[in-house]
Amino acid sequence: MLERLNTESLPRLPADVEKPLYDRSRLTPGIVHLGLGAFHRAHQAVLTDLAMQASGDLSWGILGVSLRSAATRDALTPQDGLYTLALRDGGPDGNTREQLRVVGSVLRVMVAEEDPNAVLERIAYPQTRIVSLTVTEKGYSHEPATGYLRWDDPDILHDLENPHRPRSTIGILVYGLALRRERGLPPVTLMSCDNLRGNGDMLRSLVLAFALRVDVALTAWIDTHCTFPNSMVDRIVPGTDDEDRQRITGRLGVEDAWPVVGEPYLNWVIEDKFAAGRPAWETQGGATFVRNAAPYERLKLRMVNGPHSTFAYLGALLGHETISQSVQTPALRDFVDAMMRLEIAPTLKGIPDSGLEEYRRRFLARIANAALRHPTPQVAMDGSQKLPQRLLDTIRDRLRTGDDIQRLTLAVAAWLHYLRGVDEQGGRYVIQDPLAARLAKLMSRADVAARASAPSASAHRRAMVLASFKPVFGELGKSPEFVEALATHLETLREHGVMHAVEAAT
Ligand code: CS2
Repeated sequence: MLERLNTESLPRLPADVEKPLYDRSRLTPGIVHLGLGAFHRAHQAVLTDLAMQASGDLSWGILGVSLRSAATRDALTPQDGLYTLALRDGGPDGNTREQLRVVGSVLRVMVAEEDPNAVLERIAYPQTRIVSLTVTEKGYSHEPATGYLRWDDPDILHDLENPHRPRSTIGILVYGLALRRERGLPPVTLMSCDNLRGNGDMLRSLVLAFALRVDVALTAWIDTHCTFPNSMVDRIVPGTDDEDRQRITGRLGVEDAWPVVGEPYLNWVIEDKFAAGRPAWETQGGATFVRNAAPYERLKLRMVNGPHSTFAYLGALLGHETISQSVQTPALRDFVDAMMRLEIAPTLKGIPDSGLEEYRRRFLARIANAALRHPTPQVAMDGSQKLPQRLLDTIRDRLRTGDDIQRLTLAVAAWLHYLRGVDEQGGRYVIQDPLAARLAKLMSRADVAARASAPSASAHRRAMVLASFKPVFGELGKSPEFVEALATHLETLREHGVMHAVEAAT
């Protein structure tokens, strides 16, 4: 059996593998991180590791929390929190390059579901100064269209009744902060790194809304003392598979059961408002600190995530397994390219055209990276939580100015068409979405309504029913222009398929 990657085997790694050069036995925890998935381990954890290495300030160790699954804890505990980040791309000669770094900033991993109280205790630990989050869009218990807390969410209802055993992200944060306040400890920064518009502002309003139901004085304390910087993170990090694990283990010479794989590109922009200090994340050109992250967020959600989701739905319908396969399909690429240039870029005011042009080109090159096997379903999942900030905001802006929304609406139609659960070759797949059951009902309601209408009205009827789904579309469903465009595209997708639809809309 191969030796495991851990404190003991660290000194024996090959010379071409970077590793922490500081004394890990002197690390102390300063950050509690909720949602220790690949995304976090490929950006914040790495930049924290590099910042500690460069500054010598070892007080920013990360205490990672997985909300439900024990897999990360079980894999990282025997590794003393160590894991490898592999950055992959195709080099100038077209051959895959892979650069490895073993990351040392994660001290320990806990599973909230097993022992929620231990997580609350950690938030209320005197040394904790930042509580950060990557819990994905669906981890906030909010309504996607409005950003408001969903009071009917079963986890939120549970947490209002069970202050000592919370299971929602918001419940865990509020009860953890309550404990801090009770103990007279200083405030902390709560930093969301998820792909949501105004992620910090939204987190703040969700936390305050829940806190208000718990204790008014606590709400005022959080409001006055804790900070919630908005942030934007951009790095493509597909889920790790067995092939990655084997390849990386082969290069390390010791077994890493839980590495992460990502692209070399990284852009992390954060508002510099930290209640109790922060690591020097700007080290080595890492993060950029700004006063207002909104323009960066808007740019990224619209010009990166919107097109990414579009490639995912159109590609999934064609039966493409990876995102790069979709990007390498000329008709899809031309369509998305036109959507970015003609419908998304004009909504991004204040950024020079040349900057947007460069940004678009770079994004298309990044996702064409075949060295990064990004499975289509990973991007396609949770569409109900992603579409509002990725595509629908842009559509709203364009409707307000009377501009064309044809291409953006085809992307939305592709999502709805994808929800039927079958691709153009007849291949079936499961819809992964927290609202999957409601969406399935919506789809059949739309079918029934379409069948009950006269043939000339059925496409319109279907689109009206689908667009009336408020949790995703909000008031947009009432726009005649949007419903009409949706009806046309859904009909084309049904009758003639993806290739015809994208060619007609490019
Ligand atoms: C992707 C993102 O999974 C998805 O929905 O669009 O994770 C994307 O890879 C990152 O946001 C890129 O920064």
